[in-house]
Amino acid sequence: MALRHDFPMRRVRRYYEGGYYFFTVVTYKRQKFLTEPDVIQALRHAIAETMKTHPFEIEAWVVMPDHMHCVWIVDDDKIPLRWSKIKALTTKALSRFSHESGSDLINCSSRKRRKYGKLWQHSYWEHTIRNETEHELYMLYCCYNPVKHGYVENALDWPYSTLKRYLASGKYPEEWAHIDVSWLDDVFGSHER
Ligand code: NI
Repeated sequence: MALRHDFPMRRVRRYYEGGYYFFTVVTYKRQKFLTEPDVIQALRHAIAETMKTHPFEIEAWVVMPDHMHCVWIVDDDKIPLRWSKIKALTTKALSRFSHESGSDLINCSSRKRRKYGKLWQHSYWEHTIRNETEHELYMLYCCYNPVKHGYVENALDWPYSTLKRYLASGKYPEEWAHIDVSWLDDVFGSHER
């Protein structure tokens, strides 16, 4: 990753350690239902439940209508297990979505079956964060994604991200509340990852 501009923020962490990952998870056929209240609630619960058995640290998280991005710190190699748990628990909590196998729908009439759909796309995109600069860039990429996708002009106006909460708790530097993100497009390109 080549930086075309000077990195404008001070460092969050003094030392870089391993175990940092960036993820993009997409809904089935990019349908826009992820920010609906019952889905958000189910997702939050699924994350909390997954953390009980398989802890990880959330560095950043943004939920967009048809996808989400996040940065995690994970101590072990059980990342696929965590994602399948989060996805399955979310789906399970929402009666309007079918489970992966679709076996629950076998006895439904075809009319009823059409009401159900899948929630998640099967796979997810994962990037191992290699250094401190990447770490901060990917966190900012998450926080400013609603601006990138044109949903809000001010990232703080998007309710489904860690930006506001982590600014308040001091986890993010206060400069992150008002940054010009045009340079993020230069770093990442316009292509979503
Ligand atoms: Ni995005």
